[in-house]
Amino acid sequence: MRRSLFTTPRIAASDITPPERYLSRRALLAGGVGLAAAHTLGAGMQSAFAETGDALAALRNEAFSVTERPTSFEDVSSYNNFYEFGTGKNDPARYAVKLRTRPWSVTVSGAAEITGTYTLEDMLKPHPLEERVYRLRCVEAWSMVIPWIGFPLGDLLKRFKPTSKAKYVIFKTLKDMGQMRGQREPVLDWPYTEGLRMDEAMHPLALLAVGMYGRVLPNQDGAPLRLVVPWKYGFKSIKSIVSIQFADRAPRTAWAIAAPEEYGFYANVNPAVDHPRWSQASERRIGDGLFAQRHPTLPFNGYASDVASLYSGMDLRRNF
Ligand SMILES: Nc1nc2c(c(=O)[nH]1)N[C@H]1C(S)=C(S)[C@@H](COP(=O)(O)O)O[C@H]1N2
Ligand SMILES: [Mo]
Repeated sequence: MRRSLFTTPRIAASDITPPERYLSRRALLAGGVGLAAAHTLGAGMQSAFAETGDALAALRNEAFSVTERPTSFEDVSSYNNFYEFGTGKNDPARYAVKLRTRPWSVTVSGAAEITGTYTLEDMLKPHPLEERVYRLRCVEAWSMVIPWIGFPLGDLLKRFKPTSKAKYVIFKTLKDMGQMRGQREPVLDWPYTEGLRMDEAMHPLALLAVGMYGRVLPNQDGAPLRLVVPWKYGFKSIKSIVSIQFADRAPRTAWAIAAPEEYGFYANVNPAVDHPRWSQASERRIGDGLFAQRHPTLPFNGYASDVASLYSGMDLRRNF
């Protein structure tokens, strides 16, 4: 049965898991300031989820941002993986103009007290936006640094009151070969499907992005709503989400269906575990130029002090 999200009380600040459970000391020390600032901006920005390319302002949350220089907007919006529009890096920029991102709705289902289909505006309205500069490490051994605009995934998920059966969250991208020409080919098992363990999804670093570089997301980067999980390989960060499902079991994800020996469910960035066909020890930073030095890849993409504890006791070679 469909119930309105707005008839339920907003999450009280006291219900939010205290940050000290999750954050490194470094992040925590700077944390309060950045978050408080972002929240005061929130209310005035709600009309800002306009159209692709429109300006979208948000204060930077320094505690959750790396200090490396961002990759150029041109590179981030023209060198993409979005197989729904083709497998070439330039295909998404060329063909994703066909994607209609307004109106947009997201269906929430499964093990939660509140489920139903919600407009994009319903989903976004209560959430103050902030900017976070994250590294994105693709499984193909290249990386970028991107100033995303969004809000913590966990803040949205809590509004649906997941039950104790909700051990995983499953995300799906739109399936519509009229708009997504790449879906005419059986390259992946459409729709693109990804998932997170519930504690991963609730981690404050997991972001839902609606913009980047001070603008609403370009279609090729996953408009109108995409996941960003900075400590995992880029393929976990699913674009153009239309479905969120709370489940008691991990889904079979699109890449794990395509090549189970190569792409696991966890996909934590790990320089010590090579892809079967190439090394994951280093990466090429997009925009650095052909002869630039490669960067060493960091465990959990540099976010180990924040997230490694989520996997304590797990064999990360087996759970790759
Ligand atoms: N729906 C969907 N989401 C997707 C992909 C895709 O093909 N389809 N590619 C993933 C991969 S492999 C990467 S590296 C990132 C790239 O995000 P960007 O193009 O915004 O840099 O998106 C991820 N999300
Ligand atoms: Mo990727």
